[in-house]
Amino acid sequence: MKYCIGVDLGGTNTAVGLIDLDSKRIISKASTKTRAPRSAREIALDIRRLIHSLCDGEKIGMENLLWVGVATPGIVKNGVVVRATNLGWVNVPLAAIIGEVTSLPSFIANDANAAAYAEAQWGVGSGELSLIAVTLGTGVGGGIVIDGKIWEGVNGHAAEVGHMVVETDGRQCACGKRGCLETYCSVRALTAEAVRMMKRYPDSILASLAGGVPERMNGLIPFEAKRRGDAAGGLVVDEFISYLATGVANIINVFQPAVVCIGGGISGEGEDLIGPLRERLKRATFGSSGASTRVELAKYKNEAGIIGAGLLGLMNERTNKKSRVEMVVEGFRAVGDFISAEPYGSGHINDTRLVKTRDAEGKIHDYILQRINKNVFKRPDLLMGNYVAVTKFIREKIEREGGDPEREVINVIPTREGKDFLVDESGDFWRLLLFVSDSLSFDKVERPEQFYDSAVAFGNFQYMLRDFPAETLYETIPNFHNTPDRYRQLMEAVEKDAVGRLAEVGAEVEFARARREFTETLERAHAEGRLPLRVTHNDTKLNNILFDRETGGALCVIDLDTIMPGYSVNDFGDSIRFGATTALEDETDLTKVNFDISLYELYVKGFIEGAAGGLTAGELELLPIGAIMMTLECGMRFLTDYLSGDVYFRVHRPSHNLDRARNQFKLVADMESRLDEMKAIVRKYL
Ligand code: ADP
Ligand code: GN1
Ligand code: MG
Repeated sequence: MKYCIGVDLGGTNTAVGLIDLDSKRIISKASTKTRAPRSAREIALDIRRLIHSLCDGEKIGMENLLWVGVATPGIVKNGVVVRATNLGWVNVPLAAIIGEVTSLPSFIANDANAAAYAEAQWGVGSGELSLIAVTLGTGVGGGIVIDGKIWEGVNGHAAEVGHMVVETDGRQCACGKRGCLETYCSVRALTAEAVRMMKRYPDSILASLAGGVPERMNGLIPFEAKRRGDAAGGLVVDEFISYLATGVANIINVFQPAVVCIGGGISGEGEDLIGPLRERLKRATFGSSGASTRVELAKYKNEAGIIGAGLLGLMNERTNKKSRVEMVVEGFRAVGDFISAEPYGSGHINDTRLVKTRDAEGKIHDYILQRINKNVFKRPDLLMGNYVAVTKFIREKIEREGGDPEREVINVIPTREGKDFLVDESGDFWRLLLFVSDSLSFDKVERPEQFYDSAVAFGNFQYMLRDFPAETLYETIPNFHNTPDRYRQLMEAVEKDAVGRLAEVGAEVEFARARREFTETLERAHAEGRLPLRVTHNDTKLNNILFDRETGGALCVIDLDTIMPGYSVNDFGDSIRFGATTALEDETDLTKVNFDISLYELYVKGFIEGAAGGLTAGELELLPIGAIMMTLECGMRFLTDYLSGDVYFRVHRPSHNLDRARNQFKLVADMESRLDEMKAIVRKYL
């Protein structure tokens, strides 16, 4: 059984309802005089008394109540009544006071908003996510529900539909403006207009129904007169509906809500109001194709406030519903409670976020949450097996050498079940890593030493893995750096021209074609026994190294998704293509993209030092070829992806992959022209 309390707090009466959320109805009601102005606490005590008596009457224990919601007059923002003239309140934290007095979770909303919410949930908007209510009462009010939530506006003033101007320089409104909807469509306005017409046409049915006495005129009489065929009554009603249609059309044209709900006293006129209104709206609103806004009479009359207030607890549940990432993070053994998860880094493959949590002492903890790209990695589970085996292997070495195992190697946080990754409801794979404290990565070399440091780090990384059992590794992307195969894939994409982009890339395709034979250089060297397979990183760009924020030194090699058997010269080469350049990989102005041979030299020095003599003569000789090979291959991969419609790399603009391909090819040409110098530099450091 699910019960809650809805309170309709009015200037005169306070009505409390016990609501059954399962059968969607008020099962019992009670009310008392509000006797404003009084303090919120006194009123809260009255409310508590009424709640107790309702529960007693229905034999429902207080422990069965989920929450209490209150619909109050005035401006409401975030649980505070900012101002309510009827109640004499300014800045009253009503939700907190009700909560304290009733010991129940408490929510409040402006009464018109609450009524709109009742219609949106259980009334004419049931099953829809958006509804705008227009209430035709003494004044004209309204409420906006978007995506199942009340829209209060930045200052709590939203949804004053009565103060939408429908006639420039029209009737004077109490708000100071002229021509507000309220000056035409409130009961007050309707009555005043009827009195004016009565005086002009004293023989009309309109006049006779009011006995010719202005004080006896009301909002129902013009409709009744019109029904009896009275011309004066017809004029009054037609003008009323005409202005209402203007207002409603404006609402529809701005919001296109699923439903506009017409409520308040005049909505009791039913078909005589809504029929002509819908007729006029046909001509006044956009959006003729597809679904269009329904205009409906309110379902609830007096109970809207109580029901809407009672349902505020549901709205709160919806608002506070945990985000998908929060639920994912909670599946891991992270320390503390979730605070936030923001996109992080500039990787092209995974979906990476920086997660923050807070522990019991208030200390903040940082993690990296990654949704593994399932399109790129077919078996994320096996990939994680590599990840954990490699990091464990490296960690043991770091511990033996007295290093810092929390900052010099990636730490995978297990799930609550003790697994290395989590699969969510939609079948996505997630991993949580310790954020390496006080670290950052770079997309471009900022200081030359940085590049040297990264070389030592990658060289050392490879060196540490020299005795790792390569046969236990799962090949996360087969043929990853098989350049002849990448060439073949490019030619396939050219053949297919899947998205009709071939015509623009003739020069780039020719550039690759001219190097077909070159692509086979490393495979041939391997076949001839000059180039051994090792356990390599395979994605050694600068932003896959973390640097110490304080000292600026290289700390840790990351992005271990592609650790597989490979060639050391490709790891060397991939770093060169990304780092030994004067521009970012994304740079479109090719005059700025140049091979930087002094950075190349620094890297050669660092890599050879880091590898600690672990490289063979054949490998050392092929380092410059590795640089050209990786740059050419990467350019071909970008070009292939461009021709295939950008299905692999994350892009931020349509030409992104083409820009990147051109950028890489420019570097290839530069390196080719300086190959002799590149070779001489390697010799220098042997
Ligand atoms: P992608 O495969 O998409 O490149 P990465 O694993 O390289 O994904 O992560 C993207 C970025 O996130 C990195 O370049 C780095 O800036 C940051 N990052 C990743 N792991 C960590 C970590 N453990 N600590 C700090 N920053 C990290
Ligand atoms: C990708 O994942 P990320 O952004 O570190 C790609 C590399 C490319 C690089 C080009 C698994 O690296 O191979 O060289 O983009 N990674 C994968 O910047 O394909
Ligand atoms: Mg990366």
